[in-house]
Amino acid sequence: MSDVDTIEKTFEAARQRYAELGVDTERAIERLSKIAISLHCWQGDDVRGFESSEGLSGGGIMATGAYPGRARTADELRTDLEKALSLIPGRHRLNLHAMYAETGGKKIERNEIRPEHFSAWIDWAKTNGLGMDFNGTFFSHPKAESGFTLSSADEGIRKFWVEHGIACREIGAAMGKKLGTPCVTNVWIPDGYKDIPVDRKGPRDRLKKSLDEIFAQKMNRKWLLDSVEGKLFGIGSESYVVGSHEFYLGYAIQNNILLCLDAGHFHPTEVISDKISSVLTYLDRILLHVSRGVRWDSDHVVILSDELRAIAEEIVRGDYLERVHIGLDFFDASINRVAAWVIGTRCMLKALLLAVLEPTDKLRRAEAGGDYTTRLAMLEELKTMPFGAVWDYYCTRQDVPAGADWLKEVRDYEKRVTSLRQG
Ligand code: RNT
Ligand code: ZN
Repeated sequence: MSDVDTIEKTFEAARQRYAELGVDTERAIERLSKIAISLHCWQGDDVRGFESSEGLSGGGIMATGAYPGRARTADELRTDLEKALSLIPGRHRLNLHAMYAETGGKKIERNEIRPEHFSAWIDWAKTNGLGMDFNGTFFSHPKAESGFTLSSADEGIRKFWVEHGIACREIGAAMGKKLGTPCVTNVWIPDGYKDIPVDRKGPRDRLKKSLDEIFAQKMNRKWLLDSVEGKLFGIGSESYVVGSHEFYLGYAIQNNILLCLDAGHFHPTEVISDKISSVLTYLDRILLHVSRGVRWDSDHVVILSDELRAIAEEIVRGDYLERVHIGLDFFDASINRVAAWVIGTRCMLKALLLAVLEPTDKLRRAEAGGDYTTRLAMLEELKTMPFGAVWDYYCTRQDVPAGADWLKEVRDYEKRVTSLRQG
């Protein structure tokens, strides 16, 4: 990559081009630097967690690929995350799953996990200046093998998962309190049927009852924000998913909690960018699982696609930055896992940078005046504005590599660390 002088010169030229459009580049950079992205821990180990030596099982999700070097312990996962974070501009958050508990080798059932099992994670987050978010793990477990958890007709199983949900809220609240920033604690369950059910109602009635039990205890929203995530289908739950989008949209509105929109959880031609302003008409806040669906898979690494740009534009244009919690959710075991985090997170930030560099007022005026010709012309011209120069400048200012320089660091880390891991 070019030296700092060239980056600054190129930036200066870009700054002038944006100024001609009435865009204040410094202000845009300032806005971008305040946006925290929640990095999901599970990209680092193919959604395995530390409970057993077996991999991800059940739940209708799958990590494919056999790239060497996945993290096998919490320490390895933290070191990998540190590497990734050092290559991403800005201050961000860590999104942890319950199955990443550290129990000192003791078997602790999921309904018995407590904040102390996450104290190393919390201390690490504090040291690294990260906020934390949290998720119950309602899959990869013998009690999820039937395909039903919170909506199970087996009262023992249903209760077990309700207790897990309650435990997770306590852990989330402890994380929020310790770190001084609310922890978004998300519930996603895999429950559903492969083939056409006769009773669609029963499981949904039971899921509502379970959620009511989990959320019965009022918690301080200063530390804990509850969220629920729907889905259209999973592997092995193609015909029916209990926790559908409509189910959770209704639940979130009725109970004043967050709805999680996962970009890979809808019909292929349906996009979440169009849903943001709809659901925020009724909800205070939402959580995003930014992901990339490709055919049957909902979890490819995020790239700077049209839809990613549209998501960022909606957040910025709607002035929703305070109300939209941006989390990532993808897992690819076929490429370097640290690189996957860096690519996905940097793309999310690039999309947000493009959005804050937009002359939105001008575009709005054209639209409001019925001048759709200008609207389309401007939107297309914006695509070839020198945004890359602003991005490189921003990276340099934040002390992270500009351009593709980060890849060398990942390669070096691979040579020294991850490629030495066996099994
Ligand atoms: C699954 C959901 C869920 C998971 C993570 C691991 O389809 O998207 O969010 O990906 O909890
Ligand atoms: Zn998700």
